[in-house]
Amino acid sequence: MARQFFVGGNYKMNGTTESITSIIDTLNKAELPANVEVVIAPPAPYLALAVAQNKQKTVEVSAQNVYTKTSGAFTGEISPDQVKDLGATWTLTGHSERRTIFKESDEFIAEKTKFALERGLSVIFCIGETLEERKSGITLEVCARQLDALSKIVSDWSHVVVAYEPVWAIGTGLAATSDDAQDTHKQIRAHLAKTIGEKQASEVRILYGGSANGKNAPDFKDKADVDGFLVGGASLKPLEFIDIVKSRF
Ligand code: G2H
Repeated sequence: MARQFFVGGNYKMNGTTESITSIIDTLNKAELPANVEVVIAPPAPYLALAVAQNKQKTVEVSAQNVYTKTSGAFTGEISPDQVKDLGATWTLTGHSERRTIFKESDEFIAEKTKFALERGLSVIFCIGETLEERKSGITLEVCARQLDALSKIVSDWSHVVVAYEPVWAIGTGLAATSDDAQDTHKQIRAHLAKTIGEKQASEVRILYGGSANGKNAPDFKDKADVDGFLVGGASLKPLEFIDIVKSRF
């Protein structure tokens, strides 16, 4: 079965009522391909706004992070149930900014991913190596370690999309080349075949993230294991984001 092309937009801690309304308005007016799954992840305070304003059937709304409990004394956290209550259907987990700035461990990220899935959200599970790790030649080892934390506790990956985001490419303008991305994605899929089984590994979508933009997205067009993008900076420029959504066709 062919994997459906997927484009995620991670707004990070950017945007206002005005700017997010304007981005969604531009997406609403676009003729988006019917066979591309699009997920936008505004900051948590704007989830309800994004859900209410989105008129595109192929666009869904995602949180950027969730906690491992439904409710309680966890100041500053948001639960998957609250995300669902607002009408959003996805969450990111394990973004490298969570891993590096907020010191989230592989195990904690796996736990929150498991919990989000149990509560009915789909998850964009982010992995990727730092520049030092790449230079040391341990890219796959790092990705495998991050993936294994999840495969140890989650066996059904049908609602998981993996985003491979090399940390050195994030927000730097230095995207991985499409050949490098394909090479790593292929190794990630081969690793997953060993841990979650051939069938699931062949079905799971693996996105590339890290300075993906309207210009470089078409380079990845014929890369067999690149099933889409997780876009940061360029997702705040809706016309460019639409170009990425259309880049496969
Ligand atoms: C990676 C990516 C989106 P950017 O963080 O998740 O951001 O496209 O700005 O590198």
